[in-house]
Amino acid sequence: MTFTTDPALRPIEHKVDEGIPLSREDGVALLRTGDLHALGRMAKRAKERKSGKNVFYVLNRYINSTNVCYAGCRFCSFAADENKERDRAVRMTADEVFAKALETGTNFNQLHIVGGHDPRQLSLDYWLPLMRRFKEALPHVQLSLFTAAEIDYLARRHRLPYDDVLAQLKDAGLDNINGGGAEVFSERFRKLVCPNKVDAANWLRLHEVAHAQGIASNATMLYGTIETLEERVEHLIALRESQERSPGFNAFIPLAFHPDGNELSDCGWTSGLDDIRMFATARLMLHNFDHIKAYWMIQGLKVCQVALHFGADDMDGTHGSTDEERIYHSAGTQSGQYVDDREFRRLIGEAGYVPVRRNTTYDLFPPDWKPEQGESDVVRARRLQPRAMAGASGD
Ligand code: V47
Repeated sequence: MTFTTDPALRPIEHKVDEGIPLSREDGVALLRTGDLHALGRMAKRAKERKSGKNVFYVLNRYINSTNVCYAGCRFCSFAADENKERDRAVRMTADEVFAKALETGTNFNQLHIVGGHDPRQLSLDYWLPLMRRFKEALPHVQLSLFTAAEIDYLARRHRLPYDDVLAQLKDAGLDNINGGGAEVFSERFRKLVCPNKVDAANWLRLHEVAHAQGIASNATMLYGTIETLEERVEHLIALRESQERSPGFNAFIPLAFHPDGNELSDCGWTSGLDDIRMFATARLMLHNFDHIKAYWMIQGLKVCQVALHFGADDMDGTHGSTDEERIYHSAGTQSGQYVDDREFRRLIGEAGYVPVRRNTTYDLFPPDWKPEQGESDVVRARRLQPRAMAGASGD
């Protein structure tokens, strides 16, 4: 048993050791505890039970293909109304997206693209041929595209049920859905902050239908605005229950609020301690998630390295020098656009862990792997198998 000055942590540690899911009250106690060292030790043990000494990273490319968006989320500094903000609006053609992804070579294993609810770009006519073109040119690259909010928009605009639109995306090569759009599931929060995007029930349902079809996904939570600690914990519990119903989430990524240039800027920046508490609490609450990701673009490399001792086991990707991340760069991140994988390996090694190169679905690659080497030394992860899902008709 970990020594702790906070008596509230003792029964929680017992539950974690016994594999008993933590309650809402437990989660709030973790977020409130003054004993950060004990919290860290508990989360680190939970991390090491999942992934041992491994900490993962991916060689990837990251693109925000359009920032034109009419969802009007109050935390967002990225979205542009093309009629009023012509100078800020960026909408890439399919050829531009393709060229941008390949700009710095083909030695990468993931293409991560998210964009706005753009009536001109967010359509199956734009995406399906582009996805097939990527899969043909770069069979070793997994497509991690869209958030559930974007796919919900696609389904509504084409008047298709979720299972249909997801089947078409999968057929064109979709491997993974990004975790954004989840924000905070609380109805109170969504009404005030993001009333025009997919609601919580449909966000969860869309991921569950995707998992049933063999499409993997991630999950996120935006923290540091007007949500309560209780709402944060309820969000984690909703994800945990969803993973029970229809497994397929690989990683949870806490998204620290960035305040520059949006309507919630009065909320300010999250603190380092809030960030660290969030990682540890997520690791302990989400016993059925394999990975907790400390995304360097969002937290900065320094907080990410510390987070490895507070439950995180992943630092996300290099991004390549494509210069295309705009969600966090419009909102004040001090992170650059690119991290060399040698830097990931140095920081992970210095933290006492073993750096492991992965793709989106956690197949493992030697650090110096190149596409022309083929698959001989790739260690395949257990693949998500499509399965019939009772009651998930899609609409
Ligand atoms: O849903 C937007 C967030 C998300 C701000 O799957 C903001 O690995 C903080 O999908 N401050 C989109 N957050 C990003 C996304 C994502 C990010 C990291 C990893 C993964 C993954 C996916 O970005 C949105 C929203 O929650 N966001 N503006 C802001 N000012």
